[in-house]
Order: sequence, then C-alpha cells, then structure tokens
Amino acid sequence: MTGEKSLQGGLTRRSFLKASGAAAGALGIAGAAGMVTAEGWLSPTEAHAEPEERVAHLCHQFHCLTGCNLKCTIRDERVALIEPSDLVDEGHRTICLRGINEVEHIYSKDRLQTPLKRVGERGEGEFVAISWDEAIDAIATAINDSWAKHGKDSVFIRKSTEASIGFDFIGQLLLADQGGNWGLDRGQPNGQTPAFGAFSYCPSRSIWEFSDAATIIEVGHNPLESGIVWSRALMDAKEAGVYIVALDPRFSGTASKADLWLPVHPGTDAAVIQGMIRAILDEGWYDEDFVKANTSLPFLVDRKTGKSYRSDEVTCPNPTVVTAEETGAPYVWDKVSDSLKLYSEEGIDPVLEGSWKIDGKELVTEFTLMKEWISDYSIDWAAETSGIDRQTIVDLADRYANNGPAIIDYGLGGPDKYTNADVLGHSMSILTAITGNYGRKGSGFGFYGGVGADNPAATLNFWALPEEYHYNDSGMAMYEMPYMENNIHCALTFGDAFTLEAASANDTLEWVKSLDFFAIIDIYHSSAVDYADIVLPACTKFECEEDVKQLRDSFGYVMLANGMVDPLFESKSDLQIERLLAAKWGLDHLIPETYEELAKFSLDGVDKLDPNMRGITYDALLKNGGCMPVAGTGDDWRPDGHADQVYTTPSTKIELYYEYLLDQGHQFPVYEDANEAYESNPLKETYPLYFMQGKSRYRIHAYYSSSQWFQEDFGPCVNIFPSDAEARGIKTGDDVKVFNDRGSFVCTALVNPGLQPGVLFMAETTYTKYYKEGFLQNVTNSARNERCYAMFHGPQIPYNDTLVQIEKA
Ligand SMILES: Nc1nc2c(c(=O)[nH]1)N[C@H]1C(S)=C(S)[C@@H](COP(=O)(O)OP(=O)(O)OC[C@H]3O[C@@H](n4cnc5c(=O)[nH]c(N)nc54)[C@H](O)[C@@H]3O)O[C@H]1N2
Ligand SMILES: Nc1nc2c(c(=O)[nH]1)N[C@H]1C(S)=C(S)[C@@H](COP(=O)(O)OP(=O)(O)OC[C@H]3O[C@@H](n4cnc5c(=O)[nH]c(N)nc54)[C@H](O)[C@@H]3O)O[C@H]1N2
Ligand SMILES: [Mo]
Repeated sequence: MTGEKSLQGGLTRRSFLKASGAAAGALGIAGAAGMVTAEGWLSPTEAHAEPEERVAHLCHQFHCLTGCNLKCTIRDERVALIEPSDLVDEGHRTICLRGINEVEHIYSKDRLQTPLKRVGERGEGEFVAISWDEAIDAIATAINDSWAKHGKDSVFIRKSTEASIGFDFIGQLLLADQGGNWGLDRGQPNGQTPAFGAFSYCPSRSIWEFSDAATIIEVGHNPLESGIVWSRALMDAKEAGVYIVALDPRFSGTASKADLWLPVHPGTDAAVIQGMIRAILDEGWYDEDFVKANTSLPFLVDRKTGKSYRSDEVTCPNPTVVTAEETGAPYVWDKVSDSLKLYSEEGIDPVLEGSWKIDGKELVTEFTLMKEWISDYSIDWAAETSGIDRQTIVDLADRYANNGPAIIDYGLGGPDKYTNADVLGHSMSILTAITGNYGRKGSGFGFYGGVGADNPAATLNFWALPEEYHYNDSGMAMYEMPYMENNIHCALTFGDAFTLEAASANDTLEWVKSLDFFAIIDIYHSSAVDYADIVLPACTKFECEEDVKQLRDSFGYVMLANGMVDPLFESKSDLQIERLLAAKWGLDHLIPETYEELAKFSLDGVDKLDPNMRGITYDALLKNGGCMPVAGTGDDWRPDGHADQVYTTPSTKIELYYEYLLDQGHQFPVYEDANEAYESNPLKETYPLYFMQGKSRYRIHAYYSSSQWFQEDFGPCVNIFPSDAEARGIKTGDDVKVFNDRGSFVCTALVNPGLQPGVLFMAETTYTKYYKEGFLQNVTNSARNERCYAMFHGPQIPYNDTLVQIEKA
C-alpha cells in the first residue's frame, strides 16, 4: 500500500481505491486482504481528519425473496453503518442480520479482487492475477474456439438467480444453452399446476390475508427463517388468534411459534394430506356446492379407458401440461334433465357420484373415481407412514374443513426436494378444492413467498433484445448434463450455479473438469471457483461504476439503488462485465450502456400506463432517495384472486383428474415413497440417517459464507438428535464425517433435541473452503423422477431425499 496512512486515516475515495488496487496487484490475491477487510477497518485507530460522511439508499439481495431497502452511512467511502430505511412504511422496515452484517461482509478477505487465471489442476485452486483485457480475451477466444470445434450449440451460459436480477443479456446474445429446466422449487407446483393453472403456486392473494384465516397449515415452510422480514404477516395472524400448524420433521423457527407442531417423517407429507382427504370424504365434510360449481369432479370419465368423456369439438389447448394438447369439452350427468350435458350448459345441476351406460361405455364421475382412489389409503396407514397419529390427522381435517377459512402455505425447500413432491402437490390440490378453501377471503393454497405476495406489482418496461437473440436450449437440464451425453464444451456462469443448482457435486464437478473451458463471474471465492479457468470479480449490490445501480420492484416499492460506493479492488458490475464480453462480438450496442440508461428505460412512460405508478419517474425517484411506493401498497392490500372462481385450465374449473398422466397411473396422486429417504429402503442398513437441508437465516444459499462474523458461530455444522449422537459417541463441537456412496464431508456436530431420531439437519450451503473436508453437496441425491418429464416444470432436484451415515472424524 502506498503512503503511511491507514485506511481510516482520511484517504480520499480515489486514493483508497488506487491504494487497495495497487496492494492487490503487488501482494497477490489474499495478501492484500488484511488491509481492506473489516479486521483492518475496525481495528483501533488514532484520531484522524474529519470523516467524509453521506447517506446512500441501497437495495439488498433478492434471493431471500425480500430485497430490503437499506439506509447506509458511507464514511470515507466505506459502508460504515446499515439501518432500516426510513423511505418505506413501518410494515416494511424490518431488516435482518444479513443486511446489518454487510459492513463486514462486503470487505471480506474472500472477495475476489482481480481477474484470475488458473495455473494448477482444476479443483486445486491455484491462480495468478491477470488483467481484465487478458481475461475477457481468454473467454472470447475459448467461446470462438468452441464454436469452431464443436458447433454453435457447445456453449453454456447460466446465471444464478441472484446474479440474474434485472437483466440477462450475454447468454441470449451468444445463443447459448442455459441448461433448461431449473429443477428447483417446482416439485409441489408440478402437482398443483394442472389443477389451478400455470404458476398458480405463486398465490394470487396477499400474505397480509393470513390474518383473515382461521387456520394456516405451513407444510414444510419455515418463513421465520426463510422469509424473516415478511414473516411479520404470519406473526400478525398469530396475534389475531389464527391457529397455525407447522408440518416439519424438525422443530423449526416457525414450528416454535406455531400452535401445533407435527413432526412428520421426512418425505411422507402426502400421507398426512391423504389421511385428511380420507377423513373428510368418510365424514362428508366436503363442500358439495363448491365442488359441483368449481371443480372437475362431476366430469364424466370412461371407466375402461380412464379417458375423460368429451365433445369432439376442441375447446382449447391445455396450458397446464407440457404437451399442451388440445381437448374437447367434458360432459357431466345433469340431475335436472336426467341426461348427459356439456359441463358448461346453463341451468344444469351436475351429479357428483354415479355410473351410467352411454355408447356402450360405462361412464363414472371423477368424484366416484376419487373415492375409489382414496379407499386405498386408510387413516391408520397415513398415521403409520407419516408418524402423525390418527386422531391428530382427523382433528386437523376437521379443523381445516369445518372451521375455515384456511390457508395451506407450502415451502419450496422441505418436502419439495424429494422425488415424490408432485404427489404432495396434487394431494393438497384435492384437499383444498373439496373443502372450498380457494378464492375466498382468508383461504388459499400455494407458496406465499414475500415480495410479490404482499403488494401490487409495479409496471416496468422490459429491455428486450432483437428477436434473433435468445437462449438456445437443447432441452437438457443443467442437472442432467453430468449424466447424459451432450455437446457442451465451454461454460460461463454468473454465480456458482454448478454447486448450488445441482446435487451430488462429485458428479457435477467431474463433468465440469471434463469441459474444454469454464469461466465464473462471482463476488466471493465460491465453491466452483476452484474449477474455473478464468475468474472474473463482480462487485456487490453496494458498489457500482455509477451513482445508481439496479432498479427493482420490491415489496410494493420501486427502488433504485443510489449513492453507490465505487467497485472495490478491481471488481466490476455485472452490466459492465456483460458489455465487455458483448463487445468482443460487436454486440454491446444492443444492451444498455449504464444502469442509469436501463433504469430510465424501465420507467419511461410507466406513470401514464398504470395508475398505480402515477408520479414514479426517474427524476422523482431520485428526489425521493430512490424509493417510492406503488399505489395501494400496505397491510390492507388484498388482490381479488379467483374470487370469480375462474381458473386458467381448459375448463376454467379446478381440474383434479390428471388425464395426461394416465399412462403412468397417476390420474390421482397415487402415494409413492421418496427415491431414497423412506423407512423400508434396504439402503438404510448402510446409511440409516435421513439428511435434510434447509435455509439458514444467516445465509442466502451460499452467500454470506464469507462473512467472518457469521462463520464464527454459524459455519458448516450438522444437527443430530441426542440418541443418534450418543450411539456414536458424538458431542456438540466434535468433528464428524457425513457420508454415503456419493461422497462425504467433514464439519462440526450440534446435538439438537429439536429433531426426531434418525434425522439429521444442515443449513444449505457453505463454500467448500470453510469445511474441514468436502462439502454438503457431495452427499445429496441427484435422482430424477421419470414421471416428472411429462410435468409442466420438469423433474425436481431431490436434495433432501438423501440417506447418510455419520461418524466421529
Ligand atoms: N434466509 C434465507 N431465506 C431464503 C433463502 C435462503 O437461502 N436463505 N432462499 C429462498 C429460496 S430460493 C427458497 S426456495 C425458499 C424456501 O423456503 P422454505 O421452504 O421455508 O425453506 P427450507 O428451509 O429449505 O425448508 C423448510 C423446512 O422444510 C423442512 N423439511 C425438510 N424435509 C421435509 C419434509 O419431508 N416434510 C416437511 N414437512 N418438511 C421438511 C426443513 O426442516 C425446513 O425447516 O426460501 C427463500 N428464502
Ligand atoms: N443441498 C442443497 N442445495 C440446494 C438447496 C437445498 O435445499 N439443498 N436449495 C436450492 C434452492 S431452493 C435454490 S433456489 C438454489 C439457489 O441457487 P442459485 O440460484 O444459484 O443461488 P443464488 O443465491 O441466487 O446465487 C448465488 C451465487 O451467485 C453469486 N452472486 C450473488 N450476487 C451476485 C451478483 O450480484 N453478481 C454475480 N455475478 N454473482 C452473484 C453468489 O456468490 C453465489 O455464487 O440452491 C439450491 N441448492
Ligand atoms: Mo429456491
């Protein structure tokens, strides 16, 4: 570092940057860190010149499904203090420790500081610093070479969610493969989509409506940790006397606040729901009027073929299934005329149960078939399978059906990450529909996850590329690439998609090693970095080359980050990195030059398009600190989602009979064990423990791994039940090895009675470098359920569907 002054000694913004940049160049990557990390910054210091202070309003990370507005005090061009923003209403002022902690995390010694080039073997993590020009050249050369050698479809470009917020240009400009179906957060939605319509899993109602419910069942959803900021809506409901049930194998944060915790066995939630359906049908607790008026259950089916009995005349292609095949209008049996009628005819009263002979066919109603399906599942079976006793299941069914309105809010973590998640989604769809808990005040079903679920959405313009530029997916998902033949030889990822968005990391990384070239653009030294040929340092949400950065619709506000700190070290913003790359092919003129240009474009004219956006212009936004409410935002907001009981299914009714799965025998959700995590699995003899993961309130996926403050208390640590620990001589703080046939890792143990015997829990995930050996993703299950290829969202990555053994390391 130049000069004798410490960083606190009143260096100007420019000289600080020059100094830290020079230091990075001279000392290599890690050597310079001490001078710019929180340790250096926060150490005792002499009195010094008047600090330069200013306030900046920044929007934080998105992928905790929040995106808080943060009020930051910038002192000597360092982020010195982070507080809740006073630009948002009281209801949105909660921020979390991750936000406050950024004063340290931004300056972590594990920030990528300069572009790097690999010198050792892939996986060894040996790099030398290179210039931006060299790095961008190397990436462009590798892509051109790959095109020449293997064809245009040989290049893979994918952005992690957090890195894709706002824009996603370069992969489209280069017609790259982005790895198709996401494989995440789609298991239960697969089961819900055909019933309620595409994307119905994002409820069209508000989280503030929680208080209007009588009962809320949280199915494997832990918003008190995975949605801390907006979990306020759930706590408001609790205060209003709403009965809250948490279905979770472990005593989660949310379970601790619930009225009832149901410690279900991992991967068996569908049994609980099917037990409830059985009880409701046995007791006649279903809402007959709702079922007749708003569901497909009166529709007629040819018993022999299992096909819906329909008119020849085509109504529309089915938008809720992958094949989107066209369908005719279904028939019902009308009680008034005692005859066959199209379901949509005026003045009919469809019969719910029965069998008729028409055209030499035996026709039955879906309702009749549903009763036959559920007769295979006794409540005792449900209790034995799930570990939730019979009476509890019946009582919950009673409460849900007869003491509504009720909401089922499911998580996209827990039960979603097993191969049988669609069976659960379909079962919950039936439960919801037969009790009429949809489209009415205080009722609902889906993933109530923050941001969009608590406010009217802003209207913003979308920066579209010319038609000829788009991703060019082969149809193979990224998580399949290690297992199926493909033509990918060159990869570029923004963020660590390879170790986060795929399970069984040994398989994935073996495939990554076999590629001709891999470059990563990340902020921190994430797990995949060690496998890259070229590494580019991106800057955090607090830094930019300009005064403004991302424009977002978040929490009912339009937020424009402004008052940015210059990019630290030699890092650059994602937009400038995309521009540098695009320029190599002369395509940079197609994308915005600056975040300012993008923000101005996004807002241009929207105040005239949408009354809720009135007054929200670029200039007005900046005058208001970068944050303005979309009209109608607040705890009172209630969309009238489905109050009209019209659904985006072919019949516009809730369609519960999945004819498109006929060849797989899944017209109704036939219960099936998870792929690996089930009691009678012979593999349990070798690997007797369920290994579940979940979100930590101290991380967003792997992000914040590099926070030293969090690392001290919340580093990689596996939770184990006392009796399981005792049997293995394991105590809290011991190093333990977790393993199965896919791989292993070593971390510390935490003995935790808030689990159930035979179940381990670990927060996902942490960069490899913080483990004693390996990392969590080495053991997770990458199996795919064949059935799900026919489903709207494709197969689900079953991370939680994992058995392991554990021993003292
Ligand atoms: N702090 C933080 N918040 C986040 C994120 C983050 O990384 N960090 N990520 C965001 C994302 S991408 C998502 S998808 C959401 C997910 O949000 P959630 O679904 O709430 O997330 P998880 O913590 O993965 O899972 C919830 C619970 O499922 C339980 N579980 C595991 N197996 C089973 C099972 O078989 N049955 C039942 N009933 N429960 C089970 C776990 O014990 C856990 O408590 O969170 C979002 N919010
Ligand atoms: N074992 C296990 N694995 C899981 C899960 C699980 O339950 N168990 N859950 C899964 C779930 S639900 C999801 S959604 C996925 C999430 O996987 P992702 O969508 O990939 O996760 P993100 O947190 O959005 O992105 C994180 C990566 O982007 C980088 N990053 C953050 N901000 C920026 C930025 O502004 N620019 C750039 N260039 N990089 C940035 C981070 O350093 C990190 O490498 O993970 C999945 N992985
Ligand atoms: Mo997710």
